[in-house]
Amino acid sequence: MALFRVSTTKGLELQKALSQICRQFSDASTDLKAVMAAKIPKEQERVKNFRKTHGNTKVGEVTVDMMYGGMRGIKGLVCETSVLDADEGIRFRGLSIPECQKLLPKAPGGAEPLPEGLFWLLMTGDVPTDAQVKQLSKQWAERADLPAHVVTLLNNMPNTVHPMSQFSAAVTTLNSESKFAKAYASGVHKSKYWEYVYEDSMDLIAKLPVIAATIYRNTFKDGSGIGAIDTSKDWSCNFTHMLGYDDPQFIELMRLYLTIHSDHEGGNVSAHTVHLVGSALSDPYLSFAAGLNGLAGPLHGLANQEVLVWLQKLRQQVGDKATEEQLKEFIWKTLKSGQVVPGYGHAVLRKTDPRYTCQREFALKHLPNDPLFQLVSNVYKVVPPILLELGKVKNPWPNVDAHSGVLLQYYGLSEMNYYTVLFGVSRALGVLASMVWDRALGLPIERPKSLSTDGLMKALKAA
Ligand code: AMX
Repeated sequence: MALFRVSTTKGLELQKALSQICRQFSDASTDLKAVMAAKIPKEQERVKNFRKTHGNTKVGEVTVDMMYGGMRGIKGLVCETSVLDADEGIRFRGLSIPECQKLLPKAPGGAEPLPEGLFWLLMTGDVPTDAQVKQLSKQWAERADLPAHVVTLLNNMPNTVHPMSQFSAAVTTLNSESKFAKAYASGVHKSKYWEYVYEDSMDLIAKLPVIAATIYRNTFKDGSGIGAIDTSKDWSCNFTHMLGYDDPQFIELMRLYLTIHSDHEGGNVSAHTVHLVGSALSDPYLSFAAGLNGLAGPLHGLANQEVLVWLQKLRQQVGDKATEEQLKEFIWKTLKSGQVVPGYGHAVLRKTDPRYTCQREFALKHLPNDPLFQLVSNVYKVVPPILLELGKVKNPWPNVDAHSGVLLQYYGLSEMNYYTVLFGVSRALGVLASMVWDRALGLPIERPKSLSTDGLMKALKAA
């Protein structure tokens, strides 16, 4: 695994060569669980030895501002699947997004990576082969059926309930199927926890597109059937078909979308929530549903909906051909009314999000003349200098959510309050891969110490 933690972009050629070597090793098995079973004891040993040597070594300091400031900058979590660099953006097991686009397997004739490949990479640290990815597609297609009570729940949900609330409720209810919860109740040894979390994660990832498509068809269409899963097709292709779309270019977009929204290291609200709830040994369904509730917040995943709502208002007020002056005026109006500009800023990133950039590149390739894309491009020129002028915004650049909606609109998926559900389907890949490792490494229940303001003042005075 450590082989892939090369941190410079110049390392691409090296990574290609390394991936070939790793492929040779990983070629042997298309059984992800068996590959994990072989890796886990070595990683457990590596962590055990590291803790033996460095268990008491300090990795940072905590200031009062950090405690009141959302714990920004506190190094307090371990996350194996991805690491976020403030300038460079996310690396999945050491690979940047452009590197993943180059190295991960693609659908026949396709140009974008398959999310199955990303999941294999997040789980194992290895770039998978085509055969390994194909096996994952098949397994997810075979595990996709929903139990009747979840279908009944979704079909009885009023369409006034937000799609994210429907999503979270359905996933919570799906925990009736948890193999981990059953094994725990029957007294399974803790060394086996990861195996049941793995099984639940695979089942849950398989079922998420069916839940999400049912929500979409019930809420925005006539509620008619979502069609059957084709076990010879990949996860994104089946999902897009179930939503009711068959444009091959849109399916390619979904492959990219579901890959890039998957993971953003451990401290963001959704990932941290899943990790925290899972640490109480809540099963993967309950833990992931909790993460979805965090993703549904407007400062996190709901920002992709907020961006479109904001752009619609902008269009209504100034039209598609807004001048720079009109754009500036609209942005200042947003800020002066005490609101944020959605899709801009980030708690960790300090440059344009590479997830924004790759979606922009997709748009430049496939929809360069789309009026909404052109508006998004013009907004990109105007917002950062204004946010800088405010003086307090630490990152004036766009994040992933500033660009995803315009692409979905172009292919006809125009129902913006559905967008965060797509984000959630993708996010499962990262947080569930992490959860398997959390249990494999035997991480304990999470319980940081909190202090009252009085207690803190007293402690500092005494110091
Ligand atoms: N528009 C206006 N003001 C902004 C801003 C934006 N896009 N981004 C940050 N600010 C403000 C903050 O509200 C804060 O103001 P305050 O001191 O008066 O409360 C100040 O600038 C400092 O904030 P920060 O340290 O730069 O950001 P943060 O780490 O506290 O918050 C984030 C990060 C993403 C919540 C924030 O940038 C934001 O609200 N952006 C818009 C919503 C958005 O796009 N969210 C999606 C993020 C990606 C994701 O999780 N999917």
